[in-house]
Amino acid sequence: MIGNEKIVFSGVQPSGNLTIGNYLGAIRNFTGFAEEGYKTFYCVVDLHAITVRQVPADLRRRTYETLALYLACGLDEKKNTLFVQSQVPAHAELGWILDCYTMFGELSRMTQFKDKSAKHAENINAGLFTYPSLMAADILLYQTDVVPVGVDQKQHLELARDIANRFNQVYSDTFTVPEPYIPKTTMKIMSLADPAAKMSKSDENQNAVVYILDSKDDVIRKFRRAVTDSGSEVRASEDKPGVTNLISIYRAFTGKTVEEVEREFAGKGYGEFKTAVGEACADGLAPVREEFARLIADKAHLEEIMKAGAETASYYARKTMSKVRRKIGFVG
Ligand code: AQP
Repeated sequence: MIGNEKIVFSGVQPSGNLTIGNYLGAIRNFTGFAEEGYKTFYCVVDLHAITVRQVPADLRRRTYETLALYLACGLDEKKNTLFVQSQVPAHAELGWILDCYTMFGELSRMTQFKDKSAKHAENINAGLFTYPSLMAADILLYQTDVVPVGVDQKQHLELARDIANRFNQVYSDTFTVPEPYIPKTTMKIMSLADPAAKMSKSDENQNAVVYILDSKDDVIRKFRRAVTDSGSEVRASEDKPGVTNLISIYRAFTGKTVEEVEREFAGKGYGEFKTAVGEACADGLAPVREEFARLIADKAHLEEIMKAGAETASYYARKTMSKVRRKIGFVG
């Protein structure tokens, strides 16, 4: 909370081409908050991205692209603070401080750490392990009330709350304790090749993932190839994880209920259904793609937005940091 204003913070890593999981689970839900009167901070979290090895030129390009996607998805830079994490050094500073208030055992229990260290066995670095305390710093730095994230980030958010409570107990109230905002209909978008796995931008199988910027043909082709389940009935149920995933994607783009979708495709079979999902998704993404193409062509404009965003974010970050430094007992 800043004054009477409630604060929203969230971020996306520029660690790959953004997927419809990032879009439906996170970015699309960012847009309503400013209109509802929240003060919003949306960050491109490049410090988090280097917990996995990145090619420098790709990281730089994707940082611009992620910012352009924020804008293309409807975030107005005049109503939302849009910025790049590494341009506000207070994130790293508070990250270190919070490392000292985060327990080894807590970090060891994080499923993302377990998953990513299995995936990147050659590079299990300390940053990958302490990722959640940097994420806590991102959030707590702005006295955030609400964090819109996909359900996969719930565990990290709970840890951020624990860290905030711990710090507040030791030093008296310093941080707002944040709440997650997780949309019910699109909690977790699953891989098109393996409905048991999350759709992830770093997946090596390009057919498992639909990227926000995929062409219409690619989107439709990927959905046509999506793994479905035995039988032929379009019905959402636990024994049909592939079809259930496609139903939630279709719902996210059409606004229909599960019952409406099941009725629409009753007796029609998987082929027709998968094509319809592909078309709904491609059509839903078309305006974002067009707007992105316009925005990415003007790098100077994106740099102006980054600079202004970093200045605004730094102003609020400094306020929290001076409070934190004083409470801990740092001089000056
Ligand atoms: N499949 C998903 N379904 C719903 N939400 C998702 N998010 C990511 N994947 C899905 C949400 O997107 C936001 C940004 O994610 P991130 O960039 O911080 O990293 P991530 O969660 O690790 O996403 P990826 O795509 O899986 O990236 P990589 O492959 O680099 O690890 C978050 O709010 C997340 O919940």
